[in-house]
Amino acid sequence: MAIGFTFTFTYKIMSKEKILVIGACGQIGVELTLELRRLYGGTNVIAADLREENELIKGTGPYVSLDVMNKEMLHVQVIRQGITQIYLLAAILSATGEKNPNLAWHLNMQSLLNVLDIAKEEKLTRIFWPSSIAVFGPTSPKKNCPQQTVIEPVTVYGISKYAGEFWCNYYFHRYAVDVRSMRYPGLISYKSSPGGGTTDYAIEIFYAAREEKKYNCFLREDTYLPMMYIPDAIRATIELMQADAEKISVRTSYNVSAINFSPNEIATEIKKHIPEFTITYQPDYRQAIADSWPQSVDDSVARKDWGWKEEFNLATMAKEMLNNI
Ligand code: NAD
Ligand code: AKB
Repeated sequence: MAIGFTFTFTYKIMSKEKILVIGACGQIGVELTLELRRLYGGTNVIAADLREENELIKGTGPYVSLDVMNKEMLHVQVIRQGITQIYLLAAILSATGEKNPNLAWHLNMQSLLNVLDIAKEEKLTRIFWPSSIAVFGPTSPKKNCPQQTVIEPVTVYGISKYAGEFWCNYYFHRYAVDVRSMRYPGLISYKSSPGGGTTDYAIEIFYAAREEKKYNCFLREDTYLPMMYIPDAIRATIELMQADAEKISVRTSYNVSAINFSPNEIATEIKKHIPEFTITYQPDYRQAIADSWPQSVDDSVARKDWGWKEEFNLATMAKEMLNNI
């Protein structure tokens, strides 16, 4: 009886939402769109991107071609489609951002301000906008980096994420926009390609291991970084978005953590499956970016507030990646 009641209640809450995913053809967007469509129904989740529709989401629900920088068109879509929630994923990531800092700042900031303004005006129920471990800089603690600490990012991407966190906080306190955020670690996935980050080596290495049995890594062997397998990231995102508002004590962005490893450790794990695999190291400009980030973060606040807990560790993630590539 109790189980039946809970299920019906949950379904009713979910069924009235109409969701817009902006950046739906990116590394996270594809998998997040598919999972949201499974939960809320295909027609209730509108995928939007500048790019051509991704093959994996084709036929699973509506798709619109949209530039998030065009605020008027975005506003029209929100009204026309009766949107109640937005997941904003469009951004330029750390490595690409260093090649074009002005563009990265412009896209990462203006897209968020456009969405927050429309959310305020149209009284949208919830907004999701991801931050990153890239908010932390060389002066932040390297190990178990706390939720609140010294934060002095040195990449344009990190600066944009840190500023964005405070815009989220501002819109929540000033205009009651229920915007939620987490600082994703480097995300590892195989369904859609990564979009120009420093942690992308942890995906490339699996493809290289399968295809060539060797990998030339652009980071040093001992470069520890916080990482997460994408099913955990998608679940974390939806759990945060579905949590009761009174459980959300952080209105900037939550630390979330799962797996911390170095290129040497992931190579050792891959060798358990492909013994002839070899790795070489040729650090490039991305080494300095990685060196400015923490090796691990303390996510105890997310665990306490909304019950975050990862499922995948290095061994289970690597096994799944190799089985699916
Ligand atoms: P991605 O680069 O793979 O995808 C971004 C998508 O946004 C792309 O499909 C792109 O075409 C689209 N886009 C770009 N400009 C647009 C515009 N003007 N209008 C509409 N769409 C536009 O990025 P991702 O890895 O999926 O990251 C999504 C979000 O998560 C970003 O905010 C990123 O900073 C954050 N994040 C990602 C990671 C990670 O490891 N992937 C880690 C931390 C934070
Ligand atoms: C990047 O490397 O830029 C991203 C991130 C950690 O934000 N994966």
